[in-house]
Amino acid sequence: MTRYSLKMRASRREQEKSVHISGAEKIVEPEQVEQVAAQLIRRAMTHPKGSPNQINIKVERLEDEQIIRLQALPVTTIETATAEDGWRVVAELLRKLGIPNGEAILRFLPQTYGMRGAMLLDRSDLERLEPDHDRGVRATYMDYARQTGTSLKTRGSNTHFNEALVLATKVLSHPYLKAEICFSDDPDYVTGYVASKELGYVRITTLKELGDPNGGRIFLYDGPKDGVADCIRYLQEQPVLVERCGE
Ligand code: WAQ
Ligand code: MG
Repeated sequence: MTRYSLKMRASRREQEKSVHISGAEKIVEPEQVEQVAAQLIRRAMTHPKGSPNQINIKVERLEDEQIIRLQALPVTTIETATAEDGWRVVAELLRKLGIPNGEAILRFLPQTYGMRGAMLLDRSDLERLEPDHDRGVRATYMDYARQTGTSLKTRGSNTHFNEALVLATKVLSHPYLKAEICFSDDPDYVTGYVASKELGYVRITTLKELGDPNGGRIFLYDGPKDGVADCIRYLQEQPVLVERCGE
């Protein structure tokens, strides 16, 4: 069946610079395009990061044979009381994955604040591999596989979590991506995660203080340097539909 990709991106001009406010990705059936476009516009217009002065909506047709299907990563949650505890847990999880230099990796996070995409970091020599350091690499063309005809609203209501699980499932499906570290740049959302093939999607309930506008993402690359271009192409171009267990 033919599907359509919808992408939304909202930004604001501040002192001659374009500041990212919000972005989202959907893949839907033809009959849903109009309704979903309206939902994405509403989301951009009511975002806690403020009012945009530019909203882009891009709608593209995808052919079914292009799309690959993946099973969502399994999800677990670790409760943390403070951001400090949260980051200790992150470093601990990285150690479990055989990444001993977690603290050094986490020191890169401030460089990701305000980026539209993620940092792609070589986990061995800590080289940044994104062609454009200001923008980063954006994972795109991904969504849940909805059953034909089901309402778009039936899914659980935590949009941050739902969308992050789709993104992480796509990212970690690439053989050279070892782990992802993420926390939201939304001031009212303090839960983040570490995802990997081995540990699944591990939510960490507190990674910042309420009201903090910083957030970012790092994709940890674990492969040959001559595999980077294909990996970025996969993240940015391969359409993916994600199925949740039991669906
Ligand atoms: N590809 C790569 N990086 C992205 C993308 C993307 N499609 N979308 C956002 N980012 C980067 C960008 O630098 C943002 O500033 C940063 O990630 C945070 O994005 O289980 O909401 O959309 O409850 O604010 C985690 C959910 C939510 C945890 C994360 O991220 C849970 C979130 P946000
Ligand atoms: Mg955000």
